[in-house]
Amino acid sequence: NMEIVFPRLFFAGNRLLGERVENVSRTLGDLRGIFADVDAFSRMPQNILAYEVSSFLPEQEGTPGGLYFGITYLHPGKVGNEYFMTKGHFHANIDRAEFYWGLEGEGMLILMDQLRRVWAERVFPGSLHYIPGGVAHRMANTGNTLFSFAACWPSDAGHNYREIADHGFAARLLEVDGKPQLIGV
Ligand code: PAN
Ligand code: ZN
Repeated sequence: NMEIVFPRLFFAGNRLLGERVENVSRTLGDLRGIFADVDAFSRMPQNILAYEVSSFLPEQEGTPGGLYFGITYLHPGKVGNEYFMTKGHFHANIDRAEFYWGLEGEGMLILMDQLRRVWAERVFPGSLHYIPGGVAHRMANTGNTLFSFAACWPSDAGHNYREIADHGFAARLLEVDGKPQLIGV
């Protein structure tokens, strides 16, 4: 008789539950340096929650051929006229790709290749986004409600935050006349 088992992983409200689940929160204070309007940033409470990531990491970090899965909950808000956004990163193994897909709320996926060319894709419930290797990625919440999206990436991708922390993206997503616009820096 073959065994039928309970799944290793499931959702409980907004959280993944199971073994090898990691939950990370980022406050506004953790995002110091990524927003253009430094004065507006300094006037805001640093302890408010910007986003949370609930990830299922079934393999040891660095395992070739494995996959990771995560859901990000990005809260609505703006620093000056710039939408709340994730830190953004290249993968440490720069050629590793990733899927993102929209779950709830509305946002924008901001992408930048190694020549610092930037473009963006609208994200909404059911939208699917392929991020090729060599492309830095960051999400912004362009709505007034919680924006959540899922991600699947290789367990040997790793994260290179340094490059974006030091040089940023070559464009910013700002609200202009009530609408998101990608503005070169
Ligand atoms: C995602 C991101 C997540 C948070 O799981 O890690 O949305 O964004 P930052 O890592 O840029 O803070 C992913 O792209 N993993 O590779
Ligand atoms: Zn990634």
